[in-house]
Amino acid sequence: MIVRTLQETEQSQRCVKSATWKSVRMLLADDNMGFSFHITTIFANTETPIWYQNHLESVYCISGEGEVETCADGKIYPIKPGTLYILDKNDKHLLRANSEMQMACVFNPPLNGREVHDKNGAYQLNEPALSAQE
Ligand code: 9YT
Repeated sequence: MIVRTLQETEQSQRCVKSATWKSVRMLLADDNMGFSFHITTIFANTETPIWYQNHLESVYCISGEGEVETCADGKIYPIKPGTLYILDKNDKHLLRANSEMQMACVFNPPLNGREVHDKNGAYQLNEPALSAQE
């Protein structure tokens, strides 16, 4: 069994920050679970373009409010505590936070921990593993 806390993981290299979000990657590819698990904070009054072309992702809102827009059809879905959005088609989307949102996210395939969003808001596959860089 593996046990980790948000508090301790936040203090490690598994915490990644960008201009509009920060994410604590609590479970990654090298844990061999077949998915990764993240607690992501989306900062208030921000918009983040995201397009995970190589990963399927589900995102559950723990706290805060905002919306997600799918770029292909311009549909807007409100997000509030209890909402789960499921990007089952590698959907390109815009994530907007009206207040700070805390989200629990799972990815298949799992992230390995070193990914940064590229210019399309995507992650490339096969980036070097976190453990290889420590
Ligand atoms: C809300 C969302 O899409 N989170 C994704 C995970 C986060 N961007 C990360 O860990 O890179």
